Amino acid sequence: MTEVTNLESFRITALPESIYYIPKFLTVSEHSKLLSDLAAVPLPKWTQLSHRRLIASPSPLTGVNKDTLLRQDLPNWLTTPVLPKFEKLGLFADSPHKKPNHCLINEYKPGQGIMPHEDGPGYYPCVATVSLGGYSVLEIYEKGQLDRGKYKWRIVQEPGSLLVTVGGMYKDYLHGIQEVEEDEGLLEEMVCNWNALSDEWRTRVVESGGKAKRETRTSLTFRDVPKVRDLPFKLPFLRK
Ligand SMILES: O=C(O)CCC(=O)C(=O)O
Repeated sequence: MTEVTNLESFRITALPESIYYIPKFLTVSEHSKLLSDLAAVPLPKWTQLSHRRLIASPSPLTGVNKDTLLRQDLPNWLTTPVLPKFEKLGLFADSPHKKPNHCLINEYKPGQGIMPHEDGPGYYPCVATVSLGGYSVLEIYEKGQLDRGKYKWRIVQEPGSLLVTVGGMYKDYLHGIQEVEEDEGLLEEMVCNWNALSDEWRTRVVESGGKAKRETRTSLTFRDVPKVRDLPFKLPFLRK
């Protein structure tokens, strides 16, 4: 496991804004426990979208602008392995609740991805993404360049890693994941966090000429929603 106390030492220096990649953020046992806890989540909690499935935990945002969280804690199985480590790194130290209160869980099968998008003003501008299962290639686009259909940077996320996006990188760029079963062009000159990737990963990709086959990957994207509202009523079993 990577000793995770100094966020600045994990900054992706090839990028102009603040984005940090922390390999081996999870221990092997934390990684497999999160995957098995996730597998135990009842099927109805998932929303099947056309290109991936999703859980908004503890619940989807509400309100006219979809920017309001109904007050409820994140489940312990999600927070226990990560929150103490976020604290050590000082993540969310300046956010309204000083810790994440919302997590979007995305599951991608090979061939699935997410269109380039921005996360929007409903969230405090810090997203901490834990990757589980397979690797992923996150592509960053300049807002004005999207019509040319070409990303500006590529970041590989290995299983068990953490990617943190803050400030300008959160607000001024778009991000997406291509819908492919195999990625190409993953060599040093095209991947901006190449030096932070594991030797195993780099060797495998070099041997395959810059290609890698996707496997099912789940991302846990932790965020802080500034606007929180109490539930309009309390269910009897929740009353103290
Ligand atoms: O799965 C990822 O790493 C990216 C997810 C994402 O972009 C989002 O939830 O807005």
